[in-house]
Order: sequence, then structure tokens, then C-alpha cells
Amino acid sequence: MPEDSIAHIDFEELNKKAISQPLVKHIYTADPSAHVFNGKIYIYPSHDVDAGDAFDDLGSHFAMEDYHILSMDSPTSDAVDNGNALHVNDVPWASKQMWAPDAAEKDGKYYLFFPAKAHDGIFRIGVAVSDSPVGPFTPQPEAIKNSFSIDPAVYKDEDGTYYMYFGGIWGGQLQRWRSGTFNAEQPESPFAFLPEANEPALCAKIAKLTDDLLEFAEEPKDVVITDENDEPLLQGDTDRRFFEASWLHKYNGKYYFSYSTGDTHYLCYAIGDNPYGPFKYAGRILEPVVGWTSHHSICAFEDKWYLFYHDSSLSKGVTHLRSVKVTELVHDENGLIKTIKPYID
Ligand code: FUB
Repeated sequence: MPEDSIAHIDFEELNKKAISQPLVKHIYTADPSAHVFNGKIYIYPSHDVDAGDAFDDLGSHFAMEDYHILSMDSPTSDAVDNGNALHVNDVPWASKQMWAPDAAEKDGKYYLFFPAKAHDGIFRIGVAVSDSPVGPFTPQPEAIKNSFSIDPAVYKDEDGTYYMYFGGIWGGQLQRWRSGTFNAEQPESPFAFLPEANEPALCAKIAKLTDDLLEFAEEPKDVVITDENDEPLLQGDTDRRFFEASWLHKYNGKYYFSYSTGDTHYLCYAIGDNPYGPFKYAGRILEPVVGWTSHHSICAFEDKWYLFYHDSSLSKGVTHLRSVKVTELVHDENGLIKTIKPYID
């Protein structure tokens, strides 16, 4: 939801209309990546703080420094904050902006995937490893080779292959990688180097991971989202095109790629037949929340599906002070996701 519409909100009333409440209130959390490991829910969120950085369209005010993992016995039980799991000061290659993370389990080890700005100001994606789902995590000394941009989401397919989806435009720098190398030219504006409105939209990326989950096993490829005519969505189609916040879940044998549309504030999804796509646009998952960003994950627990998401209602609309929430998500008889309104009309 854009900043100018927030000035008119009565937050007491809004909270009464909210379909769910923050999972924790003692810290701000965002970008929840939820997984079920050993029958328990683990949420890997960003840990929002107010570092005093100026607001800008590059997201400099999202100046997060560490990660806290939340755990829950079920979607309705209390969430536990398991404390500091990884701090930017412990990551040799990273300097700042520990943005949206994700995690995966393999052979009893847990892998935290996270983006951060390296010392040269370029976003890279790193991995840190632990014997426990809640950390503490030991980072690899270098970022993943050939990684770039933000918002890693790691999906384990039924054949045991792990894929990373990633990328984000504007502050996420994806538009600077169009030629395959980082374009460091001025201006620093988030709107520079984007495709024209009538050109195919910039795509999220996908790369298969190596067996040890520490590197890409292949060159990242485009995650193409198509329209009703099987044509790629255009950059000017801002209500539907990819902006950031990739996620992948599988339902009834189909692959559902979901994402945020950023400046139009929707969570949308598209359906494909394999992890690489193409994915055909299928609709909206979540209408705009309070706060500029929208970011989520979709996770099954027992026989139901859940949407983990965030909003800025607890901070009364401060865009970089968000709170993680959860609500049930329903696939209808045709496999389409019923659109969720975060606040009852
Ligand atoms: O939390 C920082 C950034 O905001 C994330 O990386 C984006 O997806 C957006 O939620």
C-alpha cells in the first residue's frame, strides 16, 4: 500500500479488521519463508530494524543486520523467537542489508540462504550451515559464485533436486544484470536500465543447486511468466509482472511460482509444468497490505495450506518495520488460489 494512503488509516480500527495478528510483537519481522522440518514450522524472516537510513526507492532504509528464526508447533500456536542465528558482522563477504532469506534441509543439516550487499555495494547471495534449524549458522567465506540480486527461495523437488529462485528489481539490482555482468553506470536511480514498458518484463532467475547446496550447478535462467496468449508479460504490465519475492510450491503435480508486483503491491502467482516454467499467470494471492512491500511464502501443514506474509500494521504503517503473519490459503477445485483480503471490508 503506498505511503500517501497510510496517513488516513485509523490503526486501531484496521487491527480489528485484520484477518490475522503479528506472530511476534517484541521484534519486527518480515519476508517470512516457512518450512516444516520434523513436524514443526520454522519461519526464516528478515529482522527489521530502524537504523535511521533515509527512505529511497533503492530500499536503503531496509538496513537489517541479522536473522532470528521463529518456530511454531502449529499455525495456531505461539511463535518462539530463537535468538540471533546469523549476524552480518560474522559474514566475511557481506557489508549490510541482510534482506529476505530462505532455508533448506538436507541430510540433517540446515542451510540458510541470504542476500546482502557485498563490500563493493553489489547484492550477492550467501549460504550458512547449521546442525539445527534455528542456527546458529556458520557462513561460507564467499558468496555463491555467480550469484546476484536478492530474495533467494530454495525449492526441493520430489526427485531430491534443489533449485534456487531469486531476483528483484529496483533496489534489488536485477535490472543492472541484463547483459550478464553488473552494470555500474550512473545514475543510481532504481528506474534506470529497466526494459521499456512494451518490452518483455525482467524475469526472476532459477538455478539448480549443487549436491552440497553451496553453489549453483548451472547458469541462472529466466523464470518466464506468460499471459493468456502464452506471450511473456510486459514490463509495463505492473499489476502482473515480476518485481521480487519469488516462491515455489507444488500442488496436484503443478508448479506454482508466486511473487510480489512491488510498486503495485500485489502477491500474484503463475502455474507451470516443471520447475523452470514457463509459468502462466493465474491471478492474485493477496491484495495490498499496509506498508509498501509484500512478501510471502506458501507452506502445507498437515492437510491445509498456509500463506505466511507481512504487513506494517504494528508499526502503524512504517514501511521498513513489518510483522510476520499467517492465514489459511485455499486452492479451489480447479487448482486456483482464492484471493485473500488482508483486512475485512
Ligand atoms: O526486506 C527487504 C526487501 O523488502 C525484501 O528483500 C523484498 O522482498 C521486500 O520485502
